[in-house]
Amino acid sequence: MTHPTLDSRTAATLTSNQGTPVSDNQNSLRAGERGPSLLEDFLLREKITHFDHERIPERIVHARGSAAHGHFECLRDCSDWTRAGFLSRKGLRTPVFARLSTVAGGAGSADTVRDVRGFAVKFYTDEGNFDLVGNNIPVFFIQDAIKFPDLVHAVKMEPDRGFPQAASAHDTFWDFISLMPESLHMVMWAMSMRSLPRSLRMVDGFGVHSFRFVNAQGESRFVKFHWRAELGVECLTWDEAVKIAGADPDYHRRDLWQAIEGGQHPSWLLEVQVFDELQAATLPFDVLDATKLVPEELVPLLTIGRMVLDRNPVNFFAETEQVAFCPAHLVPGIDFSDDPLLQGRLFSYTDTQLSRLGSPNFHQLPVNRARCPVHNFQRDGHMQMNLPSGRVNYEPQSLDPQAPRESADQGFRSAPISLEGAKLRVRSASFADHVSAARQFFHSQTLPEQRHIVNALAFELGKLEIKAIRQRMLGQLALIDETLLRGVADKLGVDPSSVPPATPATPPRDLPPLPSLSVLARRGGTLQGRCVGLLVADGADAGLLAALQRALAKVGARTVLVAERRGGPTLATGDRVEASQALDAAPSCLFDHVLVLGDGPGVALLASLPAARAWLQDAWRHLKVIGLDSAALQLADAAGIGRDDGVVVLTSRKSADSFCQRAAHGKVFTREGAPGTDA
Ligand code: HDE
Repeated sequence: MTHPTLDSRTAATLTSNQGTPVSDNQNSLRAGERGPSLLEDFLLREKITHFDHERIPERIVHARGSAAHGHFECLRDCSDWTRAGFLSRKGLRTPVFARLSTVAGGAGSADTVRDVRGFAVKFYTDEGNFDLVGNNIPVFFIQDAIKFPDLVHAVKMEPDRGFPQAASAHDTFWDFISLMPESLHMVMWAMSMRSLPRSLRMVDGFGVHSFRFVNAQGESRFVKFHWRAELGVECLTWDEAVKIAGADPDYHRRDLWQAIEGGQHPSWLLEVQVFDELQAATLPFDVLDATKLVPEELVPLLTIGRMVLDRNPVNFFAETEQVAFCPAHLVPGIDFSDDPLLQGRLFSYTDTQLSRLGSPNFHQLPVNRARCPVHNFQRDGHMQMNLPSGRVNYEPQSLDPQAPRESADQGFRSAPISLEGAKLRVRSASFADHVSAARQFFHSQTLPEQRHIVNALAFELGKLEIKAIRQRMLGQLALIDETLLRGVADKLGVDPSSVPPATPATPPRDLPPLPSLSVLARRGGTLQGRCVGLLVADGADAGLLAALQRALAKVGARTVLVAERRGGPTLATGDRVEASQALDAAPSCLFDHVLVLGDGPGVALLASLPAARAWLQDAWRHLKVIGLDSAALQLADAAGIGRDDGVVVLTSRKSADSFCQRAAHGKVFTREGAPGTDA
């Protein structure tokens, strides 16, 4: 039997890995028509052996990721600060590969779990690869790398039972956290909306640690890196994230892929905070402590470049899975700081690639290969792909005048920082304040954001089986803020006065709220890159439908037509339009905002369907802007949803603009607490 869809005259001939042409890829070699298979079938054995080894160990953290190619464009000559060539000239373009990930779950876990997102970018510069391996949150749980294996063991599924997958809501995580008060600031961020992103295109990124810029004169300054999503930061509600995880576990991966395929290329600005030692000494916290940030209110952000992701990987495994990032992949002009978390990372990443990719030659894989010449005397090893020539594989040598030599001018030089001190295992006293930054973060949030944090903590702590851990954690929250404690305790049904107060390592300070820490306070009005679901029943007004689709396309939003059946509704004109999704396959949680159109009988049919009522109830509960034509109001009534400024009644074709304007402002947080929503 041959493959029916292939024309054997144009297709390439199938071969074994040794290049032997294959005559039959459907049947193994056997002794007689109904006899046993023969061991000599080298084609069968090669194919199955290769298949048996197709999986490699997944990343111990950040196993679930999605990635894309693109470019970085320098928008500012930074040579006063750094000699890095890719930042030296406005307009200079550098190819990049970016991988965004969750941290805790396995490679097959759902995308919309509550978690930090990894934000790793490989710049293929002319002076070597520079990897900026960050997260979507600007601080971290721990101050010293030696605690990382403990943190990761605590958050991953528990070792005896093998659950929960991709979730921090369990005893071992909160046991560890409640005993590690240095994590309090990060816990506030991790319980905030930022850990439920709507899209990987709508997360900011942060280098987290202080790094150093070093200029041609050898002068160095601290630098913090920030990626600012040009589509803005957009987040999901908890119930929405949970429902998406069921409806489409690949929600973020699909979203990124589709946006790039559809020409909507996500982009980020690269912003830096540059400051010297003197300025660092005036900041509220030690700049080497990765559990703290440098407020942009104190050290402004300066835009130095823009990244655009415009090409999907050709092959997921070869690129997204095999890409190997490492914070130690640096170029001349960028250097490390002495942050003890960063210092530990410098060792870890290459080490993990050796076990994950299995060879010290992982840098030769296409996605990892530098795009500039690579010359050295490192040789051999598993899976050597290069063919080094000549007798010289050592240095100094006198046999080959062409062989590579070090270059004092062009080579990487570490910033000549003076060091002195005793060899000690200590934590600097300047790292001791674990509470003030957490309190400042909580006080910088808008009310809906504070509510989100309270609900998230109540959910997570409510999942604990061991009461003592819950109590100890509440004792830590008590240090941060009284209303936070009361809110969480109330939802847990715990009397706050029964909570044993924790003792802070150092007395907390009251720092001023920082508007820059709130997602909602800085949200602009845009529908760019968002997706609106149109639930269309029979008898819908074709003109209104077209006006809505036009208006949404004009502001950069995608529309998805949903109907009771995939074949689509028959419009008032008698024309049938095919739907992109059937109602059962496209619950409203998958869309940013929704619209319902139809005529009386068409909507009456929808109103009789539990799936259609749930569609609208969820849209209401998830604080979406809802557009309804006059007939669709009966579905709203059947679903029992209320009316507010986020419910736009479409009285004429002009209402399309009113819908777009309201939807551009995002979720209707004023709805929270109304019947049918979460308080
Ligand atoms: Fe990582 N981290 N990490 N990490 N990390 C890894 O390297 C590690 C930390 C981050 O898309 C591993 O190739 C240690 C902070 C991202 O491929 C591993 C410590 C930040 C990714 C590792 C940290 C990160 C990783 C696992 C404490 C934000 C995914 C697979 C000192 C600034 C990169 C791998 C990708 C991956 C070690 C803490 C970001 C085991 C020891 C802080 C985005 O080497």
